[in-house]
Amino acid sequence: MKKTNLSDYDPSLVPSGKEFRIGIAVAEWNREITDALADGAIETLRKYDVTEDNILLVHVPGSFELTTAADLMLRNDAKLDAVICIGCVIQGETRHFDFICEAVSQGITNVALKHEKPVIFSLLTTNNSEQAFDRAGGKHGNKGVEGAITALKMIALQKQLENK
Ligand code: DLZ
Repeated sequence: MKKTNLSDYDPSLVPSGKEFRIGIAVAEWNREITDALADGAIETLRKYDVTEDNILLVHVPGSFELTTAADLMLRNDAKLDAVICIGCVIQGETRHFDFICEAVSQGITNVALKHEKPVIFSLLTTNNSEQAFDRAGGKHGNKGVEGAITALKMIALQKQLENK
């Protein structure tokens, strides 16, 4: 299937999340956008049977803190199967762009390897706010939806490979 949209996925390939427990860490910078991404992620998890009780939502000041939040969540909730990290960094509006994007992508990889659990990169890194809105429920879909689908698939893969 050719991907034309961030929210494109084949529903028949998405596992049920009935038994899954998933954390979502949301950055407060560019909150209008990150709230729309978080809503997309939560709606998608609920659509695939993740119960409300099994969605743990936290907020952090900015995208830079997403890695620490994911680490804290996985350290303190042994039942969590994955964490979705949601943020938005807009190049035209920040000189920190490269530092933050690099830190988050590397940090997320490190936390995932440390805890041996999927940690999902749902970070928009755009040139301007229009591109961000287009990917937060606009014409290019919603990266929060993509993050939720990725989490469900990665948890199922882990359980399958570990025979759980
Ligand atoms: C400082 C900063 C800047 C300039 N830009 C953004 C941004 O576009 N998106 C975002 O999520 N966070 C930004 N931040 C905040 C940092 O991520 C972080 O919260 C602060 O540097 C404090 O560690």
